Amino acid sequence: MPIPISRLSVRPQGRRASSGWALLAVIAAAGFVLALAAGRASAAPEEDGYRLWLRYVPVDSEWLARYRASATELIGTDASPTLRAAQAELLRGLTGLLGPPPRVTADVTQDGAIVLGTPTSSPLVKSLSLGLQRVGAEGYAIRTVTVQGHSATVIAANTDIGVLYGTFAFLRLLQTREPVAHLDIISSPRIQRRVLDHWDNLNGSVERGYAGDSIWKWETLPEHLSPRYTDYARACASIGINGTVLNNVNATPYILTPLYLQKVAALAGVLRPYGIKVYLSVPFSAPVTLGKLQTADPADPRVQAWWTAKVAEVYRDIPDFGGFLVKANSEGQPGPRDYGRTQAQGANVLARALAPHGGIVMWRAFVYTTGVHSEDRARQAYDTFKPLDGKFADNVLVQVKNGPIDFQPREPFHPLFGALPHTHLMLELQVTKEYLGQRTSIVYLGPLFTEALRADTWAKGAGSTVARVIDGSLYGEHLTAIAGVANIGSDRAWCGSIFNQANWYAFGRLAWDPDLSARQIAAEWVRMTFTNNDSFVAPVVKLMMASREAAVDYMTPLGLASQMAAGTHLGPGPWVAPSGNMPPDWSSTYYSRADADGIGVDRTATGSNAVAQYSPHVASEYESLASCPENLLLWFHHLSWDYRLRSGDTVWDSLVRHYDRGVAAVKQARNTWSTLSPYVDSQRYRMTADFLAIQEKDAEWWRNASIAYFQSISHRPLPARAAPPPDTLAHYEAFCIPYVEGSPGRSPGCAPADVAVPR
Ligand code: GCV
Repeated sequence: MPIPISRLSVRPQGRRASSGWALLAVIAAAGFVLALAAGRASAAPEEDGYRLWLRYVPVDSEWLARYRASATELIGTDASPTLRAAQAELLRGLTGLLGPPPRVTADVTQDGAIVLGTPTSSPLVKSLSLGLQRVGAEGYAIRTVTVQGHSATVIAANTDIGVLYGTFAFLRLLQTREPVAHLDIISSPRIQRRVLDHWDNLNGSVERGYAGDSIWKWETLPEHLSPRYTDYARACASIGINGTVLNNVNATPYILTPLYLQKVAALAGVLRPYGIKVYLSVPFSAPVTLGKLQTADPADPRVQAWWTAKVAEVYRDIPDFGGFLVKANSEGQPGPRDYGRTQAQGANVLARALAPHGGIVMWRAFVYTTGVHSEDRARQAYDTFKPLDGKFADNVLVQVKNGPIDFQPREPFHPLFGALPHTHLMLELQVTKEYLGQRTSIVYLGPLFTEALRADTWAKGAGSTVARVIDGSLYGEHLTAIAGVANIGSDRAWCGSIFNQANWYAFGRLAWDPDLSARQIAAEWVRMTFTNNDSFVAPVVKLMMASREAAVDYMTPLGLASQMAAGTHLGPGPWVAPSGNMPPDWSSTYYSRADADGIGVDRTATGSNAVAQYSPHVASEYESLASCPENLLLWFHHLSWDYRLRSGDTVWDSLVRHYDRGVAAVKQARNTWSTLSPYVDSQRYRMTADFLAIQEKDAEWWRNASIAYFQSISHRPLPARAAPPPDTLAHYEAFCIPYVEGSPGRSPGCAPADVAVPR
């Protein structure tokens, strides 16, 4: 287990190592020798996943001499907590990777020096010409230069946080075995606010969290600052995440009470050196529930005054507070519509209070009216927000999910991305796998995230991608942001499984640079999380890259969506129909529209006409059966079971083939993993092998239940060589899991008699 960085003292800069640093060096060097010895033994040392991708294990002899020659001494600075963190991380990384730490000195005295700093904190950096005018406020330069006749690597930035980001980038090069002798790297983030949204409740539970309880231990804050908070900050900073919304969007007003604001301030203090701003989710009704006003009407001056005073109080405790995230008029949350006001009027009342302090509002577009039957829920956000374009205050971002419904395995991009040129838009991705197998399934989300970012809205012609909308380049925006719903909990392995960590990693890397490829990110992650051995990296990257499509195949192929079990969203529930109090758009049948004639939702001009919410180019692509991508076909079209796809298969046959293909891909992943035990410690190997076994059962369950249900409607025979489901539809319909992590209470309608073993 690593020593949490928070327990390591950071020595003031000087010519000779102080005793604290010397001790650190001895501990680290001893660890290195032990680790190296263990590495030579047949089994890799046990790991529990706590160290994520920041393991810093010894590099193999092939690279050791080369890297050591590029890390002989360190010229750092401890002028700020952030620079101290950068220097400490570099020492920690280098000692883990290379053995004895480099000497910490004030001047370059030999080849292979590493220089850290900004022009303000380091006269040496100031004297060099590094191209820092190109890196902006958070970027960095890593360059090999000659200083006093010696070759040195300079990690420099305009700001302290840029130096920390550069430090992590340099360590990543070593961890992934890239050459470092001749570096000329300039990097800066494309998106300004790169935020994790925690759906963590103040009682310690996490909505849609599959990694244990919340990592925030509210009851022991502010006095006790778990070292884990610092390690969380390190992990976030290592991938450039610079904001965190601490609490659930289904928010409670308690978060704004003096008791909790103290706790929030304490967390902000831990996260600050790592460049992470704290944000809070707030309920729109707080002026009533907390302020004891009669109303939360945004037009009421008393409400406005209340928000102004509350925001001032927040900033007294947390001077660099980021702002508010708001879910309004959605799934029972209060909002401006309760007072006959628009979403923009609601957002702006908070924005006005935050503006003098530099705070922002992230106002969610996930607005729909539960319980009111609408012909097509996919239309609702656009219909609500399109008329409000240009009406939001300048410090408001409208936070839009990647697709129009809700983080499904596959959705088309959200039409709002092409429709609000006068509104700051941010993208919301879900890192936690609510609809994608939750804790146990391996579903690498890099391909889903890049698909969303690269979708072309055609708002200003070809190339108007979602990435260019949210990075501000399409409309020249000055306020840009992206959010990922966090998958982090108190589990030792942070994310509930080792492979779920890759999704946290991928979110951060893409938030920094949306043009990175999912494959490259997977490869980096595998190398840092496991090993650089290509016999391991290649098959695991392949497995990861295939995993999202496999899940789409066995859950919701051909553009189907929302076929999961009600409430928990774990496992299949294609038969879930509106009943009792359940709104139609919370049922599966509303989304499949399967009937004797066919399957799929007609969102063309003959149906709900949701296609018209896209730019004409995209709308005509989706509208026409000839050009609609096959993987979105049933999203946009209601097709006969016998309709022939481009492959020549009928819709029905193709559906069955996809389910089978998904199951086969999971079996293949399991086989691949079973050959890889020589490269992984047994703890992480076993956990992954066991979870893949669960995933295989889940995939078969999905396949069998879906075929049993849809065949009861299509009345078509199975295509050749497709095996019939081993059980009856009644069996699958009755089966349920009573308690599911991340879902409060017992699963709706799950009676003890229904709890069996699925087949
Ligand atoms: C936080 C879906 C989820 C809810 C979530 C909601 C949202 O409906 O099932 O748990 O609530 O999305 O994004 O607000």
